[in-house]
Amino acid sequence: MKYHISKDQQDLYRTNGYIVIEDFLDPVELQTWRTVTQDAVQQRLRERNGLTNRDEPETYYAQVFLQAVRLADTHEGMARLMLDERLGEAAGKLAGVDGIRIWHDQALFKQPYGNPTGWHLDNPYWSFSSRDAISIWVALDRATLANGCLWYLPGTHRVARYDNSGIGSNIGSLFKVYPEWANLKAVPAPCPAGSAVFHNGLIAHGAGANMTPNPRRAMTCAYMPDGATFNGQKNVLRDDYFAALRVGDKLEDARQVPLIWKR
Ligand SMILES: O=C(O)CCC(=O)C(=O)O
Ligand SMILES: [Fe+2]
Repeated sequence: MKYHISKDQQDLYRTNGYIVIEDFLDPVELQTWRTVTQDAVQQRLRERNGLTNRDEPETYYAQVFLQAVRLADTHEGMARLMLDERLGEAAGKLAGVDGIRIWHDQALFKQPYGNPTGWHLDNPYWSFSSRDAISIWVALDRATLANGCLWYLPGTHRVARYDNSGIGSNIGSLFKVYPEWANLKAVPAPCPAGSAVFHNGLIAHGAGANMTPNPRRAMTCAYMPDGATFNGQKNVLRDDYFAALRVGDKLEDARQVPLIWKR
């Protein structure tokens, strides 16, 4: 795993709000990530209760991607992959923070002829607000312009507010919220399988449609800087934990937000 982060990579990430690291996983690691992710998703499909957006499979959103959240909660192999300190170190060094907690892992499989992923920001969905939130998106298949690779508006993480738009069938809704971004040049992030794309939780991003007969599979994880506080939103918080929290409380429950790396 290519988890050591150079000064140049840090600078690039902080300027653009995202970075592609090719060959992040070696071929053996990539095979493990594929097998484990496939197995964890299959398990959810069998249980029929853990997929976030499959209740109505014919809706637009269900056809954006097959989405399975917090697989590490229910799959031991996935927990082993996600709790890896090296992932936390890479994320923490890029973000420039002192500690990294897991917010949620998430498998995102854009199925053959899947819809595009509308432009959005990530952090406004979550139960903490931080300009240093960061995610990793690991390509389990080669991501191309044809099968729905990610696209970014570089630099928007530095000026974004917490206003957002949903990932709906109007893929450009975000530009109604941020009309000042309408003429920025979007940059695609195609990458070979085994690459990691890290992005800031406030950068504007989306993904194209999958115009191929094969899935575009990604395994991702959203990270919270250690010390971030509850903002009142439920998102993926457990019911009992959510009920006990007050706005401003530090999020530090070891089961909900495991600390995987500290400087
Ligand atoms: O995989 C996709 O299509 C979208 C990914 C995304 O929005 C994310 O990882 O935050
Ligand atoms: Fe996103």
